[in-house]
Amino acid sequence: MSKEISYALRHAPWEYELELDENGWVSVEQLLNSLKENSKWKNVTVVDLEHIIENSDKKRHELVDGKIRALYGHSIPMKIVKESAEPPAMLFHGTARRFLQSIGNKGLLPKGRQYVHLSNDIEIALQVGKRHDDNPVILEIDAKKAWNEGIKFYLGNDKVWLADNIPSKYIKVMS
Ligand code: HQG
Repeated sequence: MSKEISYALRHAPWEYELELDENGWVSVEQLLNSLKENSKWKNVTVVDLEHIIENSDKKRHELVDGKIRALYGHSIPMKIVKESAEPPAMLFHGTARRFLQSIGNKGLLPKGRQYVHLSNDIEIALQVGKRHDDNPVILEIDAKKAWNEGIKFYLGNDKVWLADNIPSKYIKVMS
């Protein structure tokens, strides 16, 4: 169900008759009603959603005051407004070796998503990279310099940071 909620809130809210507000929130009641149309989830309650969020391996969703949103990962056409914040000095991004040349030329781009996804944690970057390559490469982002020179960063969750793009001059290949 966590995957289905991510799909609904990140990629295809219209398939669930949901309309996200500018920060990505929707009413929990509307999401539950929509999920219940699938016989698999016909008895789902808000307690189930809270349980899924609390027990997930990553903090992907947030449920507050009767509303729920995905914290990152969006690909819908309407750009979700994220809160801008000063990043930690260093951030990491795990990716496939086959993308290195293009990243060297164009920097990190959001590709299919709305934002570039970065992490303050190398282990997380490694896991993200393994989705694309059995032997991924870790990129080190000089976030302090980028921030000082006007690149904006945004909060995802406590470990995921977002950016519109990262020019290659701030990127170093670690491994
Ligand atoms: C690459 C998951 C060529 C980029 C993860 C990445 C994350 C370029 C791929 C979150 C490029 C996009 C996002 C360029 C970037 N040329 N390739 N110029 N710029 N790329 O899946 O960051 O588990 O859209 O390096 O854990 O891998 O679902 O992004 O390899 O936090 O919660 O283009 O999704 O979260 O791939 O992953 P993705 P991502 P969940």
